[in-house]
Amino acid sequence: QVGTQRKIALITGATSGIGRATAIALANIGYDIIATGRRSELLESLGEELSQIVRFKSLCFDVKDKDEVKRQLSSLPEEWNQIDVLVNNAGNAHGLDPIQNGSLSDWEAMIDINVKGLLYVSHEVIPSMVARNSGMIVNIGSIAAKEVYPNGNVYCGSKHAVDAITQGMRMDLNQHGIRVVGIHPGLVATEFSLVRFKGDEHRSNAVYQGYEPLLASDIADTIAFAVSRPEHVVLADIVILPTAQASATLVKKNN
Ligand code: NDP
Ligand code: 8X3
Repeated sequence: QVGTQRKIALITGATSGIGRATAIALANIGYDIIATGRRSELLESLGEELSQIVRFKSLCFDVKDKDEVKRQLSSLPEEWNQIDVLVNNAGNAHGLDPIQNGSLSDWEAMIDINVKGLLYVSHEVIPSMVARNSGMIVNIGSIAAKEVYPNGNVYCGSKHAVDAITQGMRMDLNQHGIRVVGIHPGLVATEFSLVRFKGDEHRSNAVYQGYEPLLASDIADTIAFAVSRPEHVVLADIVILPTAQASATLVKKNN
């Protein structure tokens, strides 16, 4: 529990995978939850579960839509507008093609969602943290933020940008006592590959076969741990891999 004063966590991309698990993990340690995503029915079902234990609010928007991000976050009622923890999680890979075959719409999606979307949300949330000289921002990067792998070109670029922005946020917000955490997972079994391969279940399932991948809850537990450190501690930069994974490209498989 976070004390007598209620604390609020906003998690983007909370309809599935890491974001959903993080909303549950932070609710379990007492945070009131603002969950965002585009699929309203999944936000509703998360709300049914979490409103049993904490206050819950959902916001349905596309992080690519700058005006909508601003409209939704600037019109949060007073009891919801002092966000203590922002988890910038919404994002995906779109495609896995050599650069010469890449699709412009895939590239735009990754840059618009993973990079610009993170910035649009942060732009709305940071001023109130600065005014209070308090808060935490958790940015979900990736092993792809630390390494580049064949055909990962633009996805890796978008995640390297997230890593650089995370470091820049930590520097600029340092004087305001705002903690900035970069979380960089390796292979996590979520809807990630289904999105990357545009609904091809066979290709998507193959990504997680022959070894034990991370679960979304492994990442969520780590975020809950980071969030619950004492005020003088920041887990600045965390790479989390499944034991079978040694680097972006080296995974020990059984077959
Ligand atoms: P999922 O596909 O399961 O979840 C992605 C989430 O992002 C969904 O809730 C989705 O919600 C949301 N999202 C995607 N696009 C948008 C958009 N335009 N506007 C608003 N929300 C959006 O994948 P993961 O949980 O794995 O991915 C979460 C983060 O973790 C991503 O940033 C990803 O890059 C990163 N990551 C994932 C790894 C993995 O192996 N799975 C490893 C390293 C990092 P909705 O569709 O409802 O909008
Ligand atoms: C997701 C992990 O290795 O598929 O960021 O890029 S990877």
